[in-house]
Formats: sequence, structure tokens, C-alpha cells
Amino acid sequence: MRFARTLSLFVTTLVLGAGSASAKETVKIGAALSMTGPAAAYGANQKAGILAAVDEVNKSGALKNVVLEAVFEDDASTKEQGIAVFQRLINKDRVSAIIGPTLSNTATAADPLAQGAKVPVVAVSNTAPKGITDIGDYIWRVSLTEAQVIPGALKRAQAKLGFKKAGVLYGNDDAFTQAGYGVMKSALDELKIEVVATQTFAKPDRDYNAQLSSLLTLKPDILVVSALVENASGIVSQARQLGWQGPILGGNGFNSPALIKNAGPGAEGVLVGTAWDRTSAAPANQKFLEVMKARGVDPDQFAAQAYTGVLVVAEAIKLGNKGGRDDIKAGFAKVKDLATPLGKFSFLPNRDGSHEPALQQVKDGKFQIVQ
Ligand code: 1QQ
Repeated sequence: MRFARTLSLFVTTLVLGAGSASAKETVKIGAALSMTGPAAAYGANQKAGILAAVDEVNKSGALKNVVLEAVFEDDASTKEQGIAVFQRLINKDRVSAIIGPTLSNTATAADPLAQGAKVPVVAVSNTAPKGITDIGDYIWRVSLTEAQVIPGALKRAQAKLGFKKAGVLYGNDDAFTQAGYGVMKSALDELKIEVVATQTFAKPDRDYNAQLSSLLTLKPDILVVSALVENASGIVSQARQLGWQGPILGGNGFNSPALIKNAGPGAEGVLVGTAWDRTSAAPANQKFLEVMKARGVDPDQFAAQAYTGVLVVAEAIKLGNKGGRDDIKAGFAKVKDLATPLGKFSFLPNRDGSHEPALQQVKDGKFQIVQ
């Protein structure tokens, strides 16, 4: 006991001796990410983005006496595990805010716990337009929704390629893939693109030949697909094996380099709207690219969004001058035109994010921004 007291005095003295006017306060940020399960390809990049941003914020000294610490949990891409890790982060780790969970599907089950416990959540990859931020006033979102990205992406792709008839395929057992389908359907209607037929699959499916064959016999000009990356990769590969050489436009699930890795040359020409323009010359993006390179990570949109999530929490702490749960929530409302890798970031009145999206296409084995 006496030793513990001596030790804590010693630590405080050390911090004071390092030149700050008061002792350092550690603010824990929980990160509930899919490190396993069907969304694991996204989770690994998200974790890399969070680690990099926490380091950068701490090094910058912008938060003065506050030191950020990330506490990672694997939500296993499921609702059940999402609930379990939210409970742990809220009650055991007593985090000040939670970043995640990776999937909208998980968020619909886990976010209500945070709302009930008054713990602010920053969604960095949930894109289902409904059922996320409308859970309550503690739920905020950095990721653009499918409704903010797909209509513009489809319109630009149509202007470029001139398609008139679409075959549609979507996952019918997931909040994101279902919502993405809804957005695609209305965007297609809006652009007067005829839907020749609509087919569905479920997350455990690996064979899409029946659905694809029946779509292809109806001679669409484009395939429009709402799927998580594992399914998306199989769908793209199998469509090519069936001889489909035309365009394929995907929703946010397609935004991972895992698609290109898994589908190989079959991925060439795939179109997807994105929340992150890798080519942006904005200093905040260049800094992000530099930081990730130094850490040996080739970042994707999910890394950029997760990194931005930490910047937004840090800004909220700065604006509220404190790192408590309600301080951070109050700070979010004041975030305005924050320079991030995604562009100048602000929250909308409904707590969704707002910044410019872009369109990208796979070319020479890489996502390239369509200028
Ligand atoms: C969601 C998504 C996934 C494709 C990525 C995490 O956007 O579940 O909302």
C-alpha cells in the first residue's frame, strides 16, 4: 500500500517534471471492430487507421494534458458479439466514446446499449441510411451513407458508360446490403434505368451461378450489386466466369482492396462510389498517406474513415476541453470543417457526416479515382 502510494507520487512528479502544468489524464476510446467473420477485411484496416491517428494526436500535443488510449475489441461481424463487446467497453473499460462497430447490422443491435448508457458512438463504416444515427442523440457517424454516395456514383457511371438496363443482385440477410439495395433501386428508377430482374443471396452463400445466369439471360448493360466483400468477390469472379464483360457497380461493401485480391483480374472495371479520394492533395490527406506509409500500411477507405473518427473525437475533446462522455458528445455538435483525410468534415443536424464523395474504378489491379 505504502509502496503504491510512493509509486503514484513518483509518476505524478515525473509528469509534472516533464513540463506540463498538471498531471496527464488518459481518455479511453473503445474500438469495436470486425477482426473476424465476414467483415474482417474491413476491420484490419480500421484498426490500423485508429492506431495511427491515436499516435498522431498524442504526438501533436493538441490535447494538452489528455492522452488518448484505444481499447480494441473484436465484434466478430455479429450482433451478439457486438452487444457483448459494447457491454465490456461501457461497463468494464469505462471508455469515454466508442468507435464502431464495423457493420450496420451489428450497430442496429449494439448502439442502443451505448445510447442507454449515454456513451457517445462514432460510426466510421456504417452506411445503412436508416437505423443508425436515428437510434438516438449519442450516436454520430463519420461514414457517408449509401444514400449520400450511390445516386451520384450511378449517375456519373451512367454519364460515362451510357447503360440503360440493369440486373440487380443483393444480400437479403444484412441491414447494410438490404439498405444498399433500397438506395440502388430508387437511384436506378430516378435515372430511368430499367431493372431487368432482381436476385438475392445470403451471407453464407458461395455459389451465385443460378442468380447470375438468370440475370445475364435478360441482357442487362450493367450489374448492380449490394454485398459485403466476401460475397462481392465471389459474385464478380463468377460473373466473369459466365462470360460477363460488362460493368459491375457495387455499394460500400466493394470498397476494400480484398475485392481486388480475391477476384483478381475479374475485378477490372468494377465501379464503386467512395467516401475517400486517395488522390486528394489536401494537406490532411497527404499527412494521412505519409503517416500510414511510415507505418507500413497501404490504407483503404476504411482506414481513412477510422483515422478520421479519432480526429473527430480528439476535436470534440479539444472543443469541450474535457474527455468525459458528455463532454465529447457536446463537442461533436461543435465540430465544423475539420481538416481530415476525407476532406473538410462537419456533422449534419441528424448527426450523420457530411463531406464530398467520389467515384472509383478498378484499373490495373487498383482502385483509381474517376476524374
Ligand atoms: C455497413 C457497411 C459495410 C459494407 C462495411 C463495413 O457499409 O455495414 O454499413
